[in-house]
Amino acid sequence: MSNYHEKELETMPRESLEKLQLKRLQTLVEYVYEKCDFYHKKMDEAGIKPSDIKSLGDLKKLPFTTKQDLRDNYPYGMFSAPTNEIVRIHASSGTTGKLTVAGYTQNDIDVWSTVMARSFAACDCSNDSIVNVAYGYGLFTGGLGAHYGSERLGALTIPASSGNSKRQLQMFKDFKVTTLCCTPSYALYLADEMKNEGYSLSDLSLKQGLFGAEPWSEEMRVQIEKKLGLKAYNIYGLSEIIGPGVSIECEYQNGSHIWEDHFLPEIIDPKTLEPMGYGHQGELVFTTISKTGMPLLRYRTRDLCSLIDEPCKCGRTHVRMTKVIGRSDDMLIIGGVNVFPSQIESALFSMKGIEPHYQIIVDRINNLDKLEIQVEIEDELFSDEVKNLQNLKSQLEKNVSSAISISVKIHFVSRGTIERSIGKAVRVVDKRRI
Ligand code: DLL
Repeated sequence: MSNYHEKELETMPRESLEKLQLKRLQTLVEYVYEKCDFYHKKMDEAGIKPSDIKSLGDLKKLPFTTKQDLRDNYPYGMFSAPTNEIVRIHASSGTTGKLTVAGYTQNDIDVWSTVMARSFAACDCSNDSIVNVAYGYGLFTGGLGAHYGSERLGALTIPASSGNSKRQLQMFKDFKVTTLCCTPSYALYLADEMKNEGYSLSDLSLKQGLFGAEPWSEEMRVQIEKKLGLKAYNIYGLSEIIGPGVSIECEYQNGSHIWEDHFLPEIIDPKTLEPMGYGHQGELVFTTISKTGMPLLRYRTRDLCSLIDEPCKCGRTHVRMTKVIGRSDDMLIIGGVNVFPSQIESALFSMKGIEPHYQIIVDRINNLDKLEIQVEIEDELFSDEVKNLQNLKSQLEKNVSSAISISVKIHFVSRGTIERSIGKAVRVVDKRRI
């Protein structure tokens, strides 16, 4: 039996859900047209009036919004509400300089707390849970987003933030923490620390973890679950849309339910920008239909995935998104071949003895792209015969090469060599100057 926070809304029949979505979309379009100069101008340029939105199908008439629009209108130009109605801002730093700012009214903080509370409930949390929030607190949305959601659910909430891992482990034990919220890479880091500090699983009471903010593979899930003795759930979100809690896995872990009464999803072809149907892989686009601070029309996330509309056994009617396989803009092009770090990760971890810490290094030597992967292996393997190590390396190079269709050099390094991250891991170092 599934655990819900707002059962009626989470399990609403599709027809009623779509009615609600349309009503909210129409209200939103009128609102941003009136309140936000940016959207007023964009809609005028596209020749669209709010009254043109008569069905959900009319969504495709609306203009897209991009991260560049947020940068060009930095810091407050995308807000629909005046700053005296904004109660909080968050921001994320991209690969290129300027912060991307998001503004929240009290209404938006409420929406966010609610979708996060639903997300905790979907992972079988309740007011009996003891939640350690080890996402960073600050401009990053992870910490405060999880914090407000956990409190909204009535759970005991520990604002641990990231870092100071020894203290985190001490708290796990002393406070009988049941629920861990952090990036999957930090979860693995904590698992390593646990081993180093001599904790065993029986010292801990962990039941579940809500891990996200970066892509992670099924293989990484297996490692996290085994090492921390918990069930690992994938949580997705982005600050422009609200933060964590845009979607979450339920107990069936077959895609993540998007809270569709607040975030209207589409999948588009990133090249032609044409909407694609369910089941097709493309770029995820969101329209926020209940926010008032900085609502966005058709925001291009750059995240690549597909949508699943088959009913889920958990009873939730909200569509699911598959795991994000990468971003259309962090895709590496190596020797002309498109490569996603997630493909490399899956191939790496399909072999025994490989530690889940790696770095992908791309360089250009004599005009040729070279790909090298540094990966940690279990200490015991280093004391093995050289021949065995060599075999493992060749096998791994073969596996990765065939997964991504280009040749790769693997370097084994000992445990602890790859710099650990308490937030999002830096998986790729691109040394090419192109
Ligand atoms: O990372 C919000 C968040 C915090 C989500 C905590 C989940 C947990 P940003 O810093 O704005 O916001 O980064 C958003 O991170 O567009 C994705 O590319 C990536 N991302 C977030 N969650 C996942 C996930 C937060 N579960 C960007 N799987 C997004 C894959 C994810 N990628």
